Amino acid sequence: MLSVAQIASYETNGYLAIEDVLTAAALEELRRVTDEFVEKSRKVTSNDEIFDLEPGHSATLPSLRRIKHPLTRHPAYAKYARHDPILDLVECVLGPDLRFHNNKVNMKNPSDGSAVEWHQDWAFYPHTNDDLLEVGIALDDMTAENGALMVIPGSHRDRTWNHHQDGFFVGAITDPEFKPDGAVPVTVRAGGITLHHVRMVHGSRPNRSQQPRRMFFIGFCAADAWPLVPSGDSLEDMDNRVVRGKPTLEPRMKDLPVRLSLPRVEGGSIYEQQEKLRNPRLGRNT
Ligand SMILES: O=C(O)CCC(=O)C(=O)O
Repeated sequence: MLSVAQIASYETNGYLAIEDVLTAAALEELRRVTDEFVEKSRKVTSNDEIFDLEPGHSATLPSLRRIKHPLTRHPAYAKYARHDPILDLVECVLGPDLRFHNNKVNMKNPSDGSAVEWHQDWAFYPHTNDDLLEVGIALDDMTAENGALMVIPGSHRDRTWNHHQDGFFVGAITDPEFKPDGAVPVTVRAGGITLHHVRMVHGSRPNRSQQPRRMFFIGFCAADAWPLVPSGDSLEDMDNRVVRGKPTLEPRMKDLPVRLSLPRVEGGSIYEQQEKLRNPRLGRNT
């Protein structure tokens, strides 16, 4: 359970770090399975439906920035969509009826690791209400040095920034007036989790340290939050992803700033979309 103070902090700031959620054995299993995927990636030479490769990836020095949809790739990941110690925490802020949606393992290897430019998840997948958040399960200590997630506290209550360039959605904030004032790193030890609100402005720098930074992210939402940009999922798919409480055909509507993530380049991950950005703030030249 989250304390009253933690819930108040989440509501005010839009994020939380919670230590010691996974057991040592659970953490060890997730790390082992993740290492197995890195081993498998030696045979892969370009991004595919499972692997997103760092630019320097090779068979001899495999380097992944993402395992896509890990929940469908291995049972060791799948169980975390229904892991009671995590759902108990998520329920404290999203309520009793919960559905999971996107998921990924984002990795930043020592002295490597692509930046993730400033963005709001809400710009990718606006819903009928904003009771959505991302759980980040820390497979390594996440520190300011190894490319921690950075957030702008309180930005989840502010506007929806423009994520378009030349008329196309590029997955990163493009407004020239955007300034990441007040940004803070979210730090957490391996085995802890982070929560961040769907409208939170966030990003991360490359990893300049010698320590890996691997985060397993799972998105959860209130079951009455329905996507405004069609995902292509059937009703059965949606209902099968309700992990607590019950599904509903009655979306809860909230008056919120929305800009649709259209038109968008099909199939590209956030890294590929952001590569099109003319003025990156966290990667490439920084
Ligand atoms: O891995 C990170 O640091 C940021 C993750 C993120 O915001 C994303 O993948 O959308």
